[in-house]
Amino acid sequence: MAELTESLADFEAALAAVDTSAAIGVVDDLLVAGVAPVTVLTGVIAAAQRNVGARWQRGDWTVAEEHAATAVAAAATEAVARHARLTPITRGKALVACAEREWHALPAMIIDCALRADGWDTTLLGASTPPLRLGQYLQDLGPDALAVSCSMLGALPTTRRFIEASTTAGIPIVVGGAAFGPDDLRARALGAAAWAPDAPSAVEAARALPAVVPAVAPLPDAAVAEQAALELSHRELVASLLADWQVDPGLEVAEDAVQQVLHAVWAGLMTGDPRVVPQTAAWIAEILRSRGEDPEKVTALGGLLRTCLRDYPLAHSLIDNSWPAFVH
Ligand code: B12
Repeated sequence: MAELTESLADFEAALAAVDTSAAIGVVDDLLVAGVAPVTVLTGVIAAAQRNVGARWQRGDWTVAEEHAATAVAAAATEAVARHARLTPITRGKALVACAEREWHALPAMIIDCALRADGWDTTLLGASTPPLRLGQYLQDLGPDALAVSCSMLGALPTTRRFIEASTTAGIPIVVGGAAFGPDDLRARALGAAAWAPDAPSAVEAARALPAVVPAVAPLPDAAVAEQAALELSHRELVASLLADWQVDPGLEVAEDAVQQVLHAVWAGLMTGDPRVVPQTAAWIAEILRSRGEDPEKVTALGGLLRTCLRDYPLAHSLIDNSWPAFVH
């Protein structure tokens, strides 16, 4: 849609200039022209945000620039939400949340807004909700559905705890976000009733949810125990990998890379999806390359992981089998 391409360019310019009024103006114009809220959310706000991420990943934008742009995108999403709230409520109650440790609140805001525009009576809990607090909300609000957004692999274990709490109460849960990867494999492994890759399909998935679901079956004991043990030793593992990995000591993203790779191991154990490992290795290679480091240092990181995970047999074999031999 040519109109949307032009609006996306204007919206991106507003993000770069940290011009909240201009960003809200772009989305308001589209809504007034009759473009559906969900199309504005997906085609403009989400698309622009992903480009913001690409700029940070390439090192073109600082974290401060990324934060400023995200605040503008959040204000624009709120403008779409004001419009969406005019829609009459024709469906049930939905709770929209991020798992504990998940600070990417904007994707959840977008999903909340898309569901509200489809007639759901939504309550948005925002970033990083502890499972105990979620249990309280489930009891107090008695929702018909729960929607959980998870961008970081490290928040998949707490997402699983949400799924346990929600299905124990019979409430179906739909999940999405970057941490789930490109298909429903991780979502199914964790016991979600549905997964969707974007806002329009989230709306479809929520409509198709069953009224009641059975409690999820337990995950394999050995994998759960090993993930818990890795979580307990996380700080020491991060410190040891950072001490031994020979990258420029001033490279700020080294810690993100090391955290992320350990989180990928957690995610691989919890979901049985080994693709998290090469995907994370490729992401690390990309951030190294964009900051002038040799991406081949990813190979060395794989070696260090094999050593530091030797007491964790499942994690060790996950790395052994899935760490790429070469990263291009
Ligand atoms: C903004 C941002 C932040 C902000 C978030 C602020 C906020 N209020 O949301 C802040 C600064 C807090 C942040 C922090 C971090 N971030 Co960040 N962040 C981003 C960024 C640029 C945009 C996220 C976003 O809003 N995307 C737009 C949304 C709408 O797109 P989406 O997530 O794909 O969502 C769509 C679908 O997935 C789906 N969906 C999403 N949720 C749901 C839910 C349901 C129920 C359904 C059905 C569907 C669904 O529908 C959405 C709309 O179409 C991304 C880049 C990117 N590519 O997304 C990085 C990114 C996610 N962050 C990244 C990283 C590394 C971090 C940090 C570790 C960095 C650091 N050291 O600070 C921390 C970790 C914080 C944490 N523990 O959560 C990496 C993750 C790398 C990886 N391999 O996973 C990314 C990809 C950047 C990059 N290119 O490297 N970040």
